[in-house]
Amino acid sequence: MILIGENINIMSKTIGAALRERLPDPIRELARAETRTGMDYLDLNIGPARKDGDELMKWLVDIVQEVTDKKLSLDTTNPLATEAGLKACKNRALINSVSLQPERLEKVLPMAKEYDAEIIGLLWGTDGMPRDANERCMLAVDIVYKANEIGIPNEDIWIDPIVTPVSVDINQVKACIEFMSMLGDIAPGCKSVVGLSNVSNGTPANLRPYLNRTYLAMLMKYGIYAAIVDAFDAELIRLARGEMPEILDLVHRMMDGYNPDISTLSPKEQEYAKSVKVLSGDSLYSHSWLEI
Ligand code: THG
Repeated sequence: MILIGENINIMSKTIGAALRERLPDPIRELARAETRTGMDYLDLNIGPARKDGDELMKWLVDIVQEVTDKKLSLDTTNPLATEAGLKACKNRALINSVSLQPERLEKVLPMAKEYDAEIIGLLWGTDGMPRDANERCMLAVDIVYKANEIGIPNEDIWIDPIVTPVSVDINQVKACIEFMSMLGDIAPGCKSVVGLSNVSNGTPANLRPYLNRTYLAMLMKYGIYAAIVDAFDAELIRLARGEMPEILDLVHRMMDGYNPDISTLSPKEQEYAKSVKVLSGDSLYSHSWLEI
């Protein structure tokens, strides 16, 4: 699986300040650290970046490339910033992201072609968030068609179903899993990607990794290709790299209906089993789901 480090992002307190004040050191240090934990790509999230977004993205790409050879994912909704990043990238870039809003499609799709970049097709339509797996399929077909039309082949398109926090809407959490099981049929050759940590947004920070890991294990049942993840969750990385086959097997059997007697499981298995129940909607989410 391809892992994209999420940690260089403007929402983070220290990195947000470093980006605004153009302080290279904290960002270089983080880029080095994400490289050491084995990330395949680094996501560079500068948010909407309405003011000076192009100058900021170029600055960021340049300083990150001073310390790492990793591929970069350009995460901004400002098309000018995307283009500045594309010009600065030494490796083939990943554009994060292209949604189905006409003005974004018209500006960003041609850039992908011109700069030979890969794209994340974000399933966000003109009516906003899709409501279920079927609406996601319609949006996916639409974005693939429009990308193909200007000469971007399926293997360069990574589809992102948009993960929603489990504390907000469990049906959307389930819909993303269901969508993953359908993607291969509706868009053959396309890749899949999620912003994994979204699932645990709003959950106490010390508990977030349990949800993130278990959701990744569930997505792996349908061969998820890539995930934007916390580069410093060592267990998550081991799971993604196939080093926890027994846990994966337990999670996948539970998704097929197996209902283990929780008390007979090891403490580690219990973390995953309880989290599967929450993420598949069998038990209601509360901040104390691991203690029940
Ligand atoms: N899809 C795509 N791109 C995305 C997302 C997605 N980019 C942004 C986001 N979602 C994925 N990246 C993050 C980055 C940080 C966090 C969550 C998702 C996060 N950070 C902690 C917080 O905000 O509390 C810690 C911040 C810190 O570092 O201090 O939760 O879905 N295509």
